[in-house]
Amino acid sequence: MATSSTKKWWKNAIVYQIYPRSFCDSNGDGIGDIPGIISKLHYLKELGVDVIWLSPVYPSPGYDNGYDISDYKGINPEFGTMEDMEKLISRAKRLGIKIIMDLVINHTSDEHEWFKKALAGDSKYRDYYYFRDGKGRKAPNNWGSFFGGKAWTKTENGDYYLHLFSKKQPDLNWHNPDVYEEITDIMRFWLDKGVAGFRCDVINIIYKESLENGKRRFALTGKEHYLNTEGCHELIQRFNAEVWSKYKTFIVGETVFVTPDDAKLLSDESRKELDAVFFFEHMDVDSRGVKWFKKAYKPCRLIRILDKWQKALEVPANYLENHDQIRSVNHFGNTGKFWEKSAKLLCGLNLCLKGLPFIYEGEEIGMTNGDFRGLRDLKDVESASVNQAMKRLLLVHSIRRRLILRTTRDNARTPVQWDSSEGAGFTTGTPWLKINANKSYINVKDEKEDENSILNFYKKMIEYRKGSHALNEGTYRRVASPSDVYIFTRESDEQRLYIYCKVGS
Ligand code: TEU
Ligand code: CA
Repeated sequence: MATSSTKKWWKNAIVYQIYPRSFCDSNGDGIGDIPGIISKLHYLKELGVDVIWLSPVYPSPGYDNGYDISDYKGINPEFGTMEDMEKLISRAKRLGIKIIMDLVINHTSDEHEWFKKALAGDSKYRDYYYFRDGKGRKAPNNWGSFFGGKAWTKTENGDYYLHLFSKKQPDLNWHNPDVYEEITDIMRFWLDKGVAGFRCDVINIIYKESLENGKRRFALTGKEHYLNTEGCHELIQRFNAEVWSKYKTFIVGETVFVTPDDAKLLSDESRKELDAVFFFEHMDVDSRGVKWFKKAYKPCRLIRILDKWQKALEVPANYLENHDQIRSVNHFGNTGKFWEKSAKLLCGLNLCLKGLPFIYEGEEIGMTNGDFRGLRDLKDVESASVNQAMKRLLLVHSIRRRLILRTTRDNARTPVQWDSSEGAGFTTGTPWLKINANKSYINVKDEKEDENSILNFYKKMIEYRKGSHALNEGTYRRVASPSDVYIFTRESDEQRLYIYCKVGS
């Protein structure tokens, strides 16, 4: 067992994710910002948050809401200044809250200086990316992009560059030692400012082993050439040895398409890579291969998946929603009669599982999917790109509308509902994305006053977890149960708990 000196500071932390654009707008321009976050630090403290994961706040043209970074050492003026960021770090520190930043290093924005120089023909910077000649009239290989469509775009010079996401997000070439130097320098820059670690975006796909054609698939042709490669493990081990371990950071990796075995290799303590990883299997519980095509959600499947991951990992990063997924009450619960009960159930589940609980902004008040009227209400680049891909498949508008509206990432990106006023206490101006009408009863202000609200349930559950030896240190064991009831024990030498979750209706 870890002694207090070897025990990692983050082991029992409650992590709260902030998607800055949608959290709190301080100046009425309709966009959440850093001063807005600072104004809510006491709220987060009261909730019991120990660590904030801040989605990207760096300068960015914003095609993927900040996941397309044009300057890794700056702050997007839409969100504030470097002084604001420093103030956020120090104010949070005073309250005992640590901040981890999002680190997006699979790709940069195409408006990053490096890419601009590369396009202008500077050979040093061309080698920061993957530029290749096409094969005849075709792209250099048959890989597909995560957002639908091809992973290559032709430049004005006639060659192509690789982008696993949108064409505004060219992939970095991690074979180039200069890229390693640049990015580790950026890590040190933020760690020196007092940031406590990183959430590493799509970290398990950064190292492309080859650029050969991939085996043809319905989606993501080519992935066998870049998923969890040996080179990727080596890179992460170097980040850890040369940078992270020097600062005693907490590093959580977003790892796409991982199996429990892949996840163990990436996060097993003895391998000195990542501290924890986000897996996706439970998010895909109701999808047919790709998330846009759904099958019925079955609670017993969710239970089976969670159980599998509880057994596989020492410290699973547990989450039920984030800025890329639909809201958990819509996904696994109910937004009608059982809205409140299902939100509380999901809270209990997340906070009683073994591992680290991640709470996404608004989850603690039971926020629901966006009530968008049509595709034109959406802002997400993925939705736009998938809409185009679906058009190419000749799907008619009504079908595209239905498939996209129920799954779009914008469902989780609607502004946080602080009160029932027109701007929901989020903004005094026009919000960048439509605010849900249910702000009338789903909002922080009203829930604070109601002793039995979802928000107060979160507060109590977090407090209970913090005081519980079994929930922090205990083992996990599933107990046999009817198919839609999840029963498990958490047991330490001081305490044994039976957790009973009726996940089905
Ligand atoms: O997400 C990676 C990722 O796998 C998702 O974009 C996924 O393709 C999508 O949600 C379908 O499930 C990370 C970020 O979290 C996301 O916001 C970014 O768009 C993406 O990387 C590119 O940086
Ligand atoms: Ca603002």
